[in-house]
Amino acid sequence: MPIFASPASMTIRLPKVFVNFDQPPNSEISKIALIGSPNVGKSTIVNDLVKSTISIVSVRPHTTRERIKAVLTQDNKQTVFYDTPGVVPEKNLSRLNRELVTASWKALEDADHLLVVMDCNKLLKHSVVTESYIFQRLEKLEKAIPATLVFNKMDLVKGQEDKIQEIAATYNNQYPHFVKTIFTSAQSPKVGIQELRSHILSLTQPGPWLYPATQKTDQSDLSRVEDMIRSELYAVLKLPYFVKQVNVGWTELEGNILRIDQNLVVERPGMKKIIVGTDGVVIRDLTIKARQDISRALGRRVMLNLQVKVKKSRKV
Ligand SMILES: Nc1nc2c(ncn2[C@@H]2O[C@H](COP(=O)(O)OP(=O)(O)OP(=O)(O)O)[C@@H](O)[C@H]2O)c(=O)[nH]1
Ligand SMILES: [Mg+2]
Repeated sequence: MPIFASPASMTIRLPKVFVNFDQPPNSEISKIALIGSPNVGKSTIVNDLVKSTISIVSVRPHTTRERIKAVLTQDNKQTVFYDTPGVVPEKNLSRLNRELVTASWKALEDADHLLVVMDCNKLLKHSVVTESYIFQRLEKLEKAIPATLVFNKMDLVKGQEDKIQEIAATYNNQYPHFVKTIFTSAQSPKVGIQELRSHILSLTQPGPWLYPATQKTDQSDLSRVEDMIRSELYAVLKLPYFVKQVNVGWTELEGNILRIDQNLVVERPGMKKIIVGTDGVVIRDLTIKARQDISRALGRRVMLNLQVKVKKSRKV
């Protein structure tokens, strides 16, 4: 690490705030929260809708750890999406996940429309306990929120579309505030995303925009960087290990290059071995991929230095 490196400042750490930016004439706005079980494709859909990787995606449940705002702006219309951690029934929650899920239900309080996202494959093959629980919670909302039902992962249920239509009819009866049902495949080749985007843009109401037209998220730069590193880590670590990310350097170098130094603190030496790999091959590959993601997202040249450290055990 260069001697002059210092950790990211508050402006890099805190969510971005926008005031006094240009509003278009006849501006329209809507705030939409996504809600659904873990792993159904909420973040993939949000990224597709805003055409940018704002919220990280992985095969692992509970990839989204906090409420993430993503912004879609077209002509005079702006939609702010709240992507949320996947919800699970309360009795199945660990303490950590309880906090995540609380954030999801809280996002609903700020929303004027909901996207209730379902994984079609899961609906046909697995238990729908979580989906039933979601409907119970929706029915109990103090003020009903209009919603759109999104059946995602249609690519995995080819030939069984009739069964999905039947489930859609049942769910529409259960929550009478659905204004539309849309069937999507958020992975290439994408299906239904354009229809979903047009529908969403039809939901805006007159009101001031919350973000300038060019802004796609309010996330801080540091939070986006850490998410992108975490996303690459998830691809390497098959098990839900806890890795603490500590930013130790955020340094502007000559030539408009940003140098980021980050420690990945793990609980046990065995975990370090997995992340570093033989002769450092895993961490090298992970660093290259994360640097490319970060460089694309921040639109600038980036140097990334990742150090894997084992948490010091407390002496008794
Ligand atoms: N086959 C298929 N896979 C999909 C589709 N949409 C998303 N996926 C995959 O499903 C997995 C989960 O996607 P995410 O977008 O992270 O799901 P999520 O609902 O945000 O998950 P959490 O944040 O953990 O609640 C990833 O591996 C995606 O690539 C789809 O339409 N078809
Ligand atoms: Mg997610």
